[in-house]
Amino acid sequence: MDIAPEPQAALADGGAVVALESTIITHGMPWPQNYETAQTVEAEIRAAGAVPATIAVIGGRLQIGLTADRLETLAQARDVAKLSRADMAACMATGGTGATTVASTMIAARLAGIGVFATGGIGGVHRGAETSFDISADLRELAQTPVTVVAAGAKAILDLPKTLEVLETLGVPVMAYGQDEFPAFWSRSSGLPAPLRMDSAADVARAQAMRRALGLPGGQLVANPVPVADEIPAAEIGPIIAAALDEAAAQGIAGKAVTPFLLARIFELTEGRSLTTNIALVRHNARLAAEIALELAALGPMLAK
Ligand code: PSU
Ligand code: MN
Repeated sequence: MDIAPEPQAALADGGAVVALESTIITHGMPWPQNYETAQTVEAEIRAAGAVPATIAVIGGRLQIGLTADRLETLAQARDVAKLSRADMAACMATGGTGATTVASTMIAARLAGIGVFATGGIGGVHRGAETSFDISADLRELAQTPVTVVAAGAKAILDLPKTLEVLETLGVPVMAYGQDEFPAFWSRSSGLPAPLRMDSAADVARAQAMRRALGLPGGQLVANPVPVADEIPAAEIGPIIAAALDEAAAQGIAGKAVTPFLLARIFELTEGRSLTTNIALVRHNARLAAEIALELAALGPMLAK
């Protein structure tokens, strides 16, 4: 594992660090917006007084923090592997390069001693999971790896009620931030009440510390609704998601390809509007994650990890 100088110094000093994933760059957004967004998100975190650490596997080494050059190379690369919990070790053992998902970024963050991670939306239970069994490894990771993940809910392409049920079964705290409803990625509203609600970064940090004190493994999901000005209301995005899902089914898209296919198709069907919203919500999540990182740092090194 290589920790870049900036996060290395911050971690040694008990400072605030926010982990960032790289699958959102390689599989979640098109070039060049993916690179611009990755840089803007890092800038948001710095402006809030914390240090960003974008995570990826490059040439067999786990990188905690990427230089602008490496970030750009990754953003432009085609056919980069999407590494989840199952793929990470094999990729590293064979000297490979790949982008980390929510699950593998959490694993890397924990190894580096980073307690909080910002992304767009986590993976979850796909619609039709009762026959496909497609349930993201992100859910089980939240149950076992002690990192607080800030996301705009689970991606609305998923079956949100089933995703919440599985998170409950796994004992993962799901906290809507500043509202009672569980947000739905591009939309603020899902029609589903969130299991928990938090209204301050300090409470989120204390809850993570309290889990540790209680000897509970795992992290927490902070579901931060997209800002009002940037949302696509559920009534508008709903039919577009349905059309993209029909196409995925007709083309037999399965496994790891499902999420990237749907995101790319929804981008086309909304003529780019879904991407504008996605960028806005990731930036918003990065700002909240930075606040949480500062609160975790204030709780002291024993509790921050
Ligand atoms: N959120 C986004 N865009 C993405 C993803 C999340 O806004 O591309 C990625 C994350 O890396 C997440 C992954 O972990 O999609 C989930 O993939 P799957 O459903 O195959 O587990
Ligand atoms: Mn899957």
